[in-house]
Amino acid sequence: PTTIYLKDYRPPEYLIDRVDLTFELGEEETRVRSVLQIRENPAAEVSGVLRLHGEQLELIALSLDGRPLQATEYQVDDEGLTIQQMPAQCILESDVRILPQKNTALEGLYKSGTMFCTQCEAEGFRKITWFLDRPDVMSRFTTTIRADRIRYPVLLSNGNPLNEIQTDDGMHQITWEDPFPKPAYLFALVAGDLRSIEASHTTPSGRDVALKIYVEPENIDKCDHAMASLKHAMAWDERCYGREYDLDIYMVVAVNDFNMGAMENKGLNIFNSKYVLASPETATDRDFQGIESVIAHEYFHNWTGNRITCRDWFQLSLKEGLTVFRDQEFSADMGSRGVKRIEDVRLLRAHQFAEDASPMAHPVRPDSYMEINNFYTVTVYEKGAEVVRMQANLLGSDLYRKGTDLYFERFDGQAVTTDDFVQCMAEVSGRDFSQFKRWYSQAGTPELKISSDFQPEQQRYTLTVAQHCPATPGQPDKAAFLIPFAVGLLDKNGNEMPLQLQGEAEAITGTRMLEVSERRQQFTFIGINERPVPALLRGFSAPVKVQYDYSDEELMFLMAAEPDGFCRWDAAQTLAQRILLKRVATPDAEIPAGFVEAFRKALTDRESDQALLAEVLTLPSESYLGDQMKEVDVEGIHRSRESLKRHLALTLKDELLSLYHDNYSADGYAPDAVSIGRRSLRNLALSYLIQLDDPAVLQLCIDQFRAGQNMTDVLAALSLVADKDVPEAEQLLEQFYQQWKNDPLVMDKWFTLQALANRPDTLSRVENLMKHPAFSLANPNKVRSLIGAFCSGNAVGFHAADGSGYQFLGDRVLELDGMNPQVASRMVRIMARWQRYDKQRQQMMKAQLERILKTEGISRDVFEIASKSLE
Ligand code: B3K
Ligand code: ZN
Repeated sequence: PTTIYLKDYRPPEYLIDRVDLTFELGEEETRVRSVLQIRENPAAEVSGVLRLHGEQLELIALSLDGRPLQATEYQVDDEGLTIQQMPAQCILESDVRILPQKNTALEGLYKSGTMFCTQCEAEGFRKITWFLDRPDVMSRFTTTIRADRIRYPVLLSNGNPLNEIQTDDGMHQITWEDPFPKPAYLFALVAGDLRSIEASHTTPSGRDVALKIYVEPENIDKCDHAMASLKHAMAWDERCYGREYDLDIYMVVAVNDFNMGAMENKGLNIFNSKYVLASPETATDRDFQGIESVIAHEYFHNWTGNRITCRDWFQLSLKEGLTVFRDQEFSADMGSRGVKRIEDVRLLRAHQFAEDASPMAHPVRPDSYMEINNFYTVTVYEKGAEVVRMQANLLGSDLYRKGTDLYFERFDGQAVTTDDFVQCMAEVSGRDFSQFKRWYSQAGTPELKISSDFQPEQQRYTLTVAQHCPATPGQPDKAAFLIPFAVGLLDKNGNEMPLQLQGEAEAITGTRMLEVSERRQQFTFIGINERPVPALLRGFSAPVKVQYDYSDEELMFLMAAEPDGFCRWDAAQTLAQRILLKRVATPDAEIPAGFVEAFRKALTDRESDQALLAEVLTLPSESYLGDQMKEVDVEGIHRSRESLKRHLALTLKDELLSLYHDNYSADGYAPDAVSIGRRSLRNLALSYLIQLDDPAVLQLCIDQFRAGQNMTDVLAALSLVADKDVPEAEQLLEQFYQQWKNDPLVMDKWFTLQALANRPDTLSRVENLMKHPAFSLANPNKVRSLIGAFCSGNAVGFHAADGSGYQFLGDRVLELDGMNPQVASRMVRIMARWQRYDKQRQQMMKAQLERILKTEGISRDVFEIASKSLE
């Protein structure tokens, strides 16, 4: 496979102003007729040769300005169509045959169950018809869909519907027109026997928008939460960014077979049903939150992505990083801000920091790729969001809003770059962002080493900050980053000290945003009359690692007194991590009494945000702990974490039990922040108590399961029981299965639960479950919930010393790759971090990667990941 470089970007030689598509959807084949209005791009040097993308298309007819083209006038190959003698402008018509029923890659036009749907981002449109399938070619689309009236009563595409025609042959056809120019990756089509719920929204300028959510008939009563989320998102974007919706209709369609979460096609979002369907009986609190944030994310793309899109795919973070930042802030406003920030940091540290430290590390704006689908990563999305957040941190909210206003005004209707976005921030603030832009071009997680010096005689306190960024593939040395570094200083009573830097006229109280720009830099605060405890990186103001030698006592102090929720949580994590890692090496190393006391204090605190407490009381994950070790000790980490949990449960049994009982609520289910907080705290208490191997606790779980109040509580209880070697484990799993076997999303949970079970026979159970009638390798949700969950969520099982987990994954990758390369490539990524393990495990993982690479005909997707992992 060839590598594509950012430095090779050239503007398109031709533009396509209008596209007229006609689909005839059939049971054997689908015909696509396209009429393209093409002209030379005045801004490019034109060669006279037109090269259109197209894959897996069977040519039926091709004509230029009404004249059928002779076989000598064009060439077709595996990747496209070339026309040698292009006029300066013309109408190109084509007719192709495609086979959506055979499309298992779920890219282009395909069938999910009985419905037709599309996924075109990044380069799926070329599997529908010949086109300039690149985001800087924006066209006006008209789409006519013809299909059987009974099988496909609902026919949808982008924009507004024009007319419906019924024909005597049992068919009907509808034409949709999208007035906004868009790149082909935003094209969508849906056809099926669907039901919808409808609502409406009036924008500030008085436009009435019809909101519709389409689902399969049996799911019609599970759409209300998605609809409520959509309305909230629309109002939020109007209020916070001054953006309103621009078409008469906004549609969301839920499909069962989908490679990712959802897709922001103009006016016609297509969603993985996981991010639409919810009822208290079938969806957990996490699911409700996920729906709210993904519905919002796709809606926000209408401006950040669709109206203003990317010039090329290297700029992917222009839309994804910005849109993730927007959805994070939306969720923070809808629920608990502090908790949302902690969840986002947890995800970033667990996955993005890990990616940045792996052979797959790449900048937020990558400079090369083989397969663009491999670059929809936590770096482009989540680190990209942090990079936008840092700009907001540096500017403050008013200037940041001015910056986005300018961005929307200047670039509406265009395909632009991350530099264009930053330029707006620079202009409104009058600041120079050239150093800042290294965040887009340099990969790796910067590390800040901090030391402090208190000089009582001078009443000075100096923080020395040294930054360093480890080498990443192709980038051995890094230039210094500009890092917004939020700090506060606490006195011994836990009060904020006034902060006045040397040379400044006055002090401020609260958080100070320091700007770290050099490799080593000192910040001296004056008027400091006692040794403070520093609160560092408040709100996680930059995606960096901070190293500072806190004493255990200082960490406990921060856990109790620090006003910033993130820092309070982080202090608890740091202290727990210290204890856990020490006990990996020395299993009977002492657990400081102060730590247990700090836990007790938090457990009995009924004042604070319960959801935040649940975060504080959650120990760092096994995989995160592994990341902190030179060589991951899978078994040791697991043992250490379990034994600390048991110790806490033994010592704090009474507190945990009263926490459990005090947070019971007999009220109906509501997914609001307060109720979610109570449920998560309560279920967390149960997860500690289960460590006691106490029959009474097991009974609590069983009772909670049987009470069946909502899926959050049922699943929490079931997952604790399923881990145990007790007869009830099988009974409850079977009961759950019988109750939910017809609900695919609940079955996903059932698979995951068993894949994560901490039992010696988990792998063979997973292998058996693959033969279960409810499982299908063709459905990405099933693959992720069984195979993905086992390989990336069950460290002890997957990293079994005999290599059986690796062999299993290698087999699955090869099996999947023939059907769905995108899903296969996500799976093979799990092995990219082989260097982190001991020599034997390294050898065995490498052997699987090599075996995959040696296999004839593997996809570009899998090749890129496997080969880069071994470099
Ligand atoms: N833009 C899509 C992701 C497309 C992934 C293509 N492999 C969803 C989103 O980020 O909103
Ligand atoms: Zn997105």
